[in-house]
Amino acid sequence: MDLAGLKLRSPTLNAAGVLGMSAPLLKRVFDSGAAAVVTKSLGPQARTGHINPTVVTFEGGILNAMGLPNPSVEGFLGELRELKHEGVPIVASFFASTVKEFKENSIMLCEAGADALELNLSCPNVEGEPGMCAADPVTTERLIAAVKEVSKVPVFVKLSPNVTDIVGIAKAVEMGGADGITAVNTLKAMAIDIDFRRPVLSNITGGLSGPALKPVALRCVWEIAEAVDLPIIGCGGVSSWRDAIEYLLAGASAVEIGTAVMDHGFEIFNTVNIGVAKYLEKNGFKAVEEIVGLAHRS
Ligand code: RRO
Repeated sequence: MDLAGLKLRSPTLNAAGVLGMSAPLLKRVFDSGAAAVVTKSLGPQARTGHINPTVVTFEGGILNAMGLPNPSVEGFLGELRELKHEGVPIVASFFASTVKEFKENSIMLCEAGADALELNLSCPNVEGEPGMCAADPVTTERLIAAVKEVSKVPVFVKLSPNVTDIVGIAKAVEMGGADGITAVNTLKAMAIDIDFRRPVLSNITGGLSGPALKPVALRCVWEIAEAVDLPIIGCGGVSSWRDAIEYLLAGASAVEIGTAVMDHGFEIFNTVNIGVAKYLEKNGFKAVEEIVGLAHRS
């Protein structure tokens, strides 16, 4: 499959932030069947993130409020070169605060060999971070246009489910000239410890991922597919090949897997790929492309 110029040997990738902090772990993701690997979101400066507790599990998945810990784009260039050397297709996830920084980071990541960029405009865990603007169509369009001016590789934009009108944002992404949309980031949520009678996460709120996110994320993919012509990468609670098929039928061309890696290990990529291939064969389809968006046709 060709996703806006990014060649994919299977319909699965890892979600940003999951195993994305080191070249050896991302190599294992690739060796386990992912078509390409997505890095942890990288920013202009190194950050330690929020203090613990930063993760809490619940019956429907997990909540995280990591707070964008990352070694910075510059600090990750060595890992990127190592992955490149190993022949692993890389989607570099990144964020920044200003147009200048967005451009500088794009240039550095392209030079280091990124095969695609994924702009993270949608982290729910930082207050007032100017780059986290996926609720504002005007800024979204402006930032994407700036990145597209300098990027030599396809540009995907990761959207937030924490908005009233995701279609309006998706249209702004298209207007800005992006090559694709990743839908979606985590859903803002919280948990309270009833013994301490306090929020569990140090940040109070966090992003919900895992099975409970899937129906919401699937609805986002569906609405975006109805409204724009860009390829979509579905993200949110994919834990089985059946989930992946739902996303493909809703209009996604591939899926990112995150939380399920914690429950099922690296094997999840292979399991989903095999399940999707068997479904296609059993139902008389020759390629993933043939079922993308099929549920929209009545
Ligand atoms: O690091 C985080 O807290 C984080 C990020 Br950057 C993001 O995009 N989504 C998320 O759930 N957590």
